[in-house]
Amino acid sequence: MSFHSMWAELLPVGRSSASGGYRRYAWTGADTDCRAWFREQAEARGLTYETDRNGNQWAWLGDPAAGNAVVTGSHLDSVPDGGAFDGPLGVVSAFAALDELRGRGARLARPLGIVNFGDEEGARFGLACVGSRLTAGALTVEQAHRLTDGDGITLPQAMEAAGHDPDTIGPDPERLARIGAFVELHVEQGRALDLSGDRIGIASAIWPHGRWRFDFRGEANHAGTTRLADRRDPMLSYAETVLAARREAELAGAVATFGKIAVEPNGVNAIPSLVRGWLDSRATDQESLDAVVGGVEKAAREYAAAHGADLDVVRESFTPVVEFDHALRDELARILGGDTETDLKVPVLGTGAGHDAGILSGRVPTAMLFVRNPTGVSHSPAEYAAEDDCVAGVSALADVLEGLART
Ligand code: HGY
Ligand code: MN
Ligand code: MN
Ligand code: MN
Repeated sequence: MSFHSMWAELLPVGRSSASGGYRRYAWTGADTDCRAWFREQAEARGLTYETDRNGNQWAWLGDPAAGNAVVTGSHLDSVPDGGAFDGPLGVVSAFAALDELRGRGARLARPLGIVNFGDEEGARFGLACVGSRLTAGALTVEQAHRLTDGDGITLPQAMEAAGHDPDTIGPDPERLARIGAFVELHVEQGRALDLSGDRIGIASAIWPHGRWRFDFRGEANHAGTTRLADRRDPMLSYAETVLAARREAELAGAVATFGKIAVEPNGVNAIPSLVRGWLDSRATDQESLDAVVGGVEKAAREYAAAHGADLDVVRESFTPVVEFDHALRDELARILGGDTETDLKVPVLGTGAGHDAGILSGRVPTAMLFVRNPTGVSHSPAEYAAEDDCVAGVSALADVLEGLART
């Protein structure tokens, strides 16, 4: 089945007819449909299909128990109203690259695996990369059991409702031990390749990044009868903190975003009792990230005090800088056309976006390939990659898999 036809088949799954964006949240109906699509693709190719204890899906060519497998893949879930490419491009390209290898009559000396990691975006339960973190032991079972969505449904309840036994979740070191190399192909979430005029890039690193929850508590009261002087309105300190985040990010050459907010009681005519805002911040280095988050928290405390609000700040997740495996990265560069880093024909670029590859890195030799995104836009229905760039990505991935699995 060609890249184009696989893409066309997956495209409508979990897509909003209103915005064209995706709502493929973990353990929902759309996620189940994506999982069914993955299993169909695996079985249609005669691959050995399995779902692991954490709900990640695997398709194997050859026996993974032989070890030293070359694995590729990504995720199929999305952010709220997300784009079509973030995640799915890596999974569809994996199956298309395997088809290309078969078409070439490639002789593979190592097992080849394709993976769909569950719940990479964390859109429903608030933590990114749940499937890969559980498998890597970067998230404990207790922490996973405490994850709860906006309707108060816990992760285990959601898993159970979707037909996956939550009592099996946990670290899976034996599975990771079978992987000799993991290569994730992903649409670029930025414009570096567009600006350099390249179709494909290789990742050097993932910036340190995290999510912090700011709870501003004030006093609920009547919007129409409460004098300004008598108010303890937490929305004011929240609003000023959002502006402080932009200032701190500019100062540090970093990024900071308050993209999600929850207000209680959330009534047009009620002064809020609680304003809960989530900060997502990322920087090229730890020192800059610390400067941003520290600066935002300091400003938030001053604003809260000035408006008689209380403030709690909770770090909900944090991923330190990921430097991808240098030897594997150089091997990809050699396979794709450059003999050493200096005469690379394929650009090497860092990214502020988190990935399952970032979780596996350090536990398994890991690398990433990026496919050009002409606008750089991502986490939006406008996310796009040209089909000929996607097809070039499939060929590059096939070259990499063949080059790695040949020996
Ligand atoms: O947030 C991220 O960087 C990723 O898309 N989960
Ligand atoms: Mn994403
Ligand atoms: Mn992604
Ligand atoms: Mn090097």
